[in-house]
Amino acid sequence: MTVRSLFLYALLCLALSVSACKQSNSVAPAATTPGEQAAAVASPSPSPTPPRPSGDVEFTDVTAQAGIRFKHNSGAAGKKYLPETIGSGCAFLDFDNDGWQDILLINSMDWPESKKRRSFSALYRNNKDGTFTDVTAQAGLGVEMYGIGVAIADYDNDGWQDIYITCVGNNHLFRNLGNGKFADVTARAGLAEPGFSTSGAWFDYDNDGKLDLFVGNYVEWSIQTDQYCTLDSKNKSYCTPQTYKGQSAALYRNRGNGTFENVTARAGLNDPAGKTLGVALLDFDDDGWMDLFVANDTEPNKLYRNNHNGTFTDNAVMAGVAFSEAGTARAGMGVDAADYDGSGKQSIVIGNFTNESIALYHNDGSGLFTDEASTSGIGKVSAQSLTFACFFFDYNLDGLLDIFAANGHVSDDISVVQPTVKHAQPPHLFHNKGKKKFEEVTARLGRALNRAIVGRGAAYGDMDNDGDLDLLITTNNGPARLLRNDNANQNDLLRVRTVGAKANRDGIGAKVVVKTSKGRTVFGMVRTGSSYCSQAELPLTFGLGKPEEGTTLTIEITWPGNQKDRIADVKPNQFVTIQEGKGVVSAEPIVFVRAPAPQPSPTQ
Ligand SMILES: [Ca+2]
Ligand SMILES: [Ca+2]
Ligand SMILES: [Ca+2]
Ligand SMILES: [Ca+2]
Repeated sequence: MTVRSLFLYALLCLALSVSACKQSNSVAPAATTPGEQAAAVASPSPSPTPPRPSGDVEFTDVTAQAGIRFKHNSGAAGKKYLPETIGSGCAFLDFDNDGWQDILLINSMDWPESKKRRSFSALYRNNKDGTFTDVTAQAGLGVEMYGIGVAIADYDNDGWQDIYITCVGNNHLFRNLGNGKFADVTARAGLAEPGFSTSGAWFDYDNDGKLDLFVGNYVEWSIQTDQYCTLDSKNKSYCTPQTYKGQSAALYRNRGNGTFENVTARAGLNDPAGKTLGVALLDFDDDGWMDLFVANDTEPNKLYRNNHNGTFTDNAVMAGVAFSEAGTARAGMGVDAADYDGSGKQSIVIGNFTNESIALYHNDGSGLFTDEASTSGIGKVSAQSLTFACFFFDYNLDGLLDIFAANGHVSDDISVVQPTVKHAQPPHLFHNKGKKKFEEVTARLGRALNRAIVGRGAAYGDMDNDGDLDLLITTNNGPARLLRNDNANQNDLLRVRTVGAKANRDGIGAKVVVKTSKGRTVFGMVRTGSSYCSQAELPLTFGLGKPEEGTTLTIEITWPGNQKDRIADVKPNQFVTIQEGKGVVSAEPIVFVRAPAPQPSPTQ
């Protein structure tokens, strides 16, 4: 650090109070005396007046400077095996509970018949200075597998986030031991699920406080049963899923003793025709029980309504979300559910194939959904893209959820037969203009975002704790990319981490409503799953728009199981941790301007 920057940093620390510059302590595991913490922060935390950034919002590619060197290995060696086009996912997680989001990138591997090298998923620990350290080996995650997706949650309620990796072949559950290491507990847990697994989601379907696991499976495929497909009648191409039989998704109930019970059939979720690529948690009828939306590739989507008795009923056809408006089953890939129009109801966005638009199913509130892709402004723009990851997030913190989509074709030779369609495609970022209208703004947000890639997984998280949401994107058989959000934090915001007591420890399924004293209301739900084979950070970020003097916030939380908490007089621009029944147990101001990464001292 130069003398000048050191001086500025010291000034900043004084201005912000010491605690702001020691943000690493912000969200210690809530196992430590929550009562005492609650007392310490009972009064609203001080209102810092930190320097705010200015200028246009831009996404900057910081992959190299962050030290992320991950490259996905699809195992492609000329045979064009179907799974080679599917991987892989990524996640933001805080595995060491230091309040900084770490990164997990899922890898596949060489096929046994063409094995040349070993490849592993990668866990990167956040160094809190814009850089990350690869800790895969020391964490015990250097295990070779044909990984596809990831779902992360604290399934055993011990305060530490655990990792479930979906694979072609046996899946893996890694329990977080709390000391930087993970143990593979798949066999004991009974969660191997040896299919062609894709997206998964942890959620508590029976509201007993223990997180259960939904695992989406794609098709019946093996090297032995691999089929021949061709686009140009000469060379083998990647097959579409119509070539293969579907494979039912699975639901596992958490018994609470480290083991799980397969309850797929009993729960009414057995669907051998299903070709699942995406799953989203939602409570579309707002009855306090988690429902499931399952995106199937070339098969009808499913909207599983929770019957409160351990079973689900598929409502997709009735609700209008099974098919396109033309009545065809589209290539459902990534999916998300959120309230993008301020209605308080969760609507659904789904990525689809080329010549099929992204679907934007608006929740009309009466159990019916309407695909408003074309009237909203995202239909035509997305029609030429093959979308995998797809989610709502508020990139500019104006309180309206925008839509991100990672695109890229499955056929590396698609341009031979369809010259206008490319293998690598730029992502979409649709800015929510309000009144259910969106506008494509990708080209305006910097060259890094606009670059054509063979996109697959994607996740958002505030990796630098400056309040705005950064993007992690994976590419098929290529590098992962970390895009830093610059300047969105000119707007006010609130970040909320939930800690369940009676409810599951992560608070997955908790509904959080933030109301400002100026009359604005923003709604979010804590969720796993969504996107494509990937997972965003668990804390919720609420964009609150332009700073206004004297704004205070009221937070209302409805926990799974229906416990309600209401916290008044909260200042914006904080990262608060809220424990069920206790209120705010820790609060840290957002630091808008960070000191540069520390340089090695010349005297050392
Ligand atoms: Ca755990
Ligand atoms: Ca449960
Ligand atoms: Ca927005
Ligand atoms: Ca950020």
